[in-house]
Amino acid sequence: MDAKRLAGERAADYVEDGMAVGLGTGSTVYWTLMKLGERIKDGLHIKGIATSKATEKLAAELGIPLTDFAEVEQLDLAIDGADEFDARLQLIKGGGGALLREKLVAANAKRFIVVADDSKAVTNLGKFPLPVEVVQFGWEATRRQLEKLGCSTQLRMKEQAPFISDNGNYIIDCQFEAITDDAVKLNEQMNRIPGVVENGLFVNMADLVIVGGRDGVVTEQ
Ligand code: ABF
Repeated sequence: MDAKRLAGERAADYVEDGMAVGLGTGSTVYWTLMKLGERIKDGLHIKGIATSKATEKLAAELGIPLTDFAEVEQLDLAIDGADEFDARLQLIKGGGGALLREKLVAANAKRFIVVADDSKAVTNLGKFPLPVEVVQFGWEATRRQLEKLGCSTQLRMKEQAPFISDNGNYIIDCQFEAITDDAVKLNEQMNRIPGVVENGLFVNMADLVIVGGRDGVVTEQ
């Protein structure tokens, strides 16, 4: 079975009756959603899921109820993919452009589980360009402030126009050589820059990473 599917489906086993679940976006958590849809058909009752717009559409097709932070104070469990994860479960996320909602969901869940295939495992974060969500106003100035942190930047484009996030913002992809020193510090430095809304460094947030191996073995770390 496909490595992403192995990880995604294993994560669905962590969903218990009555839970409010946060789900992210992407082709790995897709399998979590599909398995969840099956379990709901088999009688699992969840309060609902909170997620990005792309996943909301899929959930509606699968008959998976939605919830939100008006209904629940805190989610019981958040499950999401990642672009990179290291041995300390620090993540780079946001390749799909939904990092702001994903980080908010993960930050407001009792437990945060990441699902990934083993190609996402890295020694040091940073090979994958770090996505940063910025307001459109003055993005060129925000970009220059980001570059002072030691990265080269690229405005994310989609069909020859700037990509617009679920929240109406731009994404600037920041290529570092490697994020070897303190990712916690970089996360704070980035979010202090006026114009930066959020960045794709998820530091000290993941409780568990479920890794689908191309050898068909699933590990949890
Ligand atoms: C999403 O999952 C994004 O944060 C990240 O870019 C993506 C990984 O996608 P995939 O699971 O398709 O590799 O949550």
